[in-house]
Amino acid sequence: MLNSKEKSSIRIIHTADNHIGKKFSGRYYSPSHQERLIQERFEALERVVESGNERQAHFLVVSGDLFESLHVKVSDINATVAILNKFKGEAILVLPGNHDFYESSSDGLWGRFISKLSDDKIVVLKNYEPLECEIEGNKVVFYPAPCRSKHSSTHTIDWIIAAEKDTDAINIGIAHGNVEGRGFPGDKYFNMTCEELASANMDLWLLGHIHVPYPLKAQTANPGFFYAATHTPDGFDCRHGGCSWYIEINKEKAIYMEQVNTGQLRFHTLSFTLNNHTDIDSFIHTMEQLNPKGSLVKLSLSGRMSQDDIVYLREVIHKLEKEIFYLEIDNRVDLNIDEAYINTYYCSGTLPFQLLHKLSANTQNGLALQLANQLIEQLKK
Ligand SMILES: [Mn+2]
Repeated sequence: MLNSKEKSSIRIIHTADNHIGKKFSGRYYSPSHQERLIQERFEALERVVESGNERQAHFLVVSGDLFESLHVKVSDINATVAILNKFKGEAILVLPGNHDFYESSSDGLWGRFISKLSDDKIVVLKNYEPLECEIEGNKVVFYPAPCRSKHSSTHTIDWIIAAEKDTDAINIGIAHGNVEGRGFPGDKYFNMTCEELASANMDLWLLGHIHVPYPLKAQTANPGFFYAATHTPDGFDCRHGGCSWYIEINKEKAIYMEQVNTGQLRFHTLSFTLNNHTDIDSFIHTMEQLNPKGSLVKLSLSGRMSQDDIVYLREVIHKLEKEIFYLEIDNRVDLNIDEAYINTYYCSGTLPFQLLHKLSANTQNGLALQLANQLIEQLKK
């Protein structure tokens, strides 16, 4: 293992799948929710750049899908270039992924992006050719495998596998797509196998496409390839807080890695069974652990409670709705119809009173009691 900040090491901040320009128009997001989700992708990109600057990284590598699509607003392209320009290292290397694949028209995404660049510090890795640099006395060679379409049943790393390599140089492959066994099933996402990646003899593989980091946590050994993961969560299927990799590699090919948290929003899918006051209190306790202003929560509630507890729960939910940034609730908590309830709400001796009492005598009749009570309530109206 390499000690962090060894003098002669190459320092890289690695991100991918930033999906700038994603609109978040699904679900029940209000315009203000959408705005915050959109804005967070820019702010998190700034955090990636800052993390690289703090660690004096030489390179910022974006392994594809910096943009959501080829049809991103010009103002979003400009804002992205402005953020990347804040990187203080040697170069920013941007690989076109499958969402933002490379096509050469001057008024397309990449034509517009390139027209905004004031110097050659930001490089769009659009060609299948090596890029050589000299850093701290080390020769570093990047081997990019850009996407030229949204889908492909074949990957684009063959040229890297076949290329002649200088084994004295630090060789770094950059690609976007599935590694078989890790990502989405199917064969349309530039699938690569671990064997193919290994056969290219790269010292580092910096990949994008899968929104989950690989390895999951920092380790001492070279994992064979890295997935940066998305830099900030983008939906309820995202279980991490958004991250990037900071990686150092030296002449001897020893590596040091650090997982950097770059997101500030978290998506949570939670479910609770609530049957009494104590259950509600422990539900409140769990909810209090979340950062309310940075949380998007999908909540499922079930159980059966007394009238008083239902009123209490209603107050609790009302408070949560005010505090939590985004809250979606599926509330299936039913009223518990027990003897106390029947005695309070029905006159003794009436037919409904007798019916409900008979049903409540047997605990197996919970559902029948609910239905009977609902029917009686409806008949009252
Ligand atoms: Mn992708």
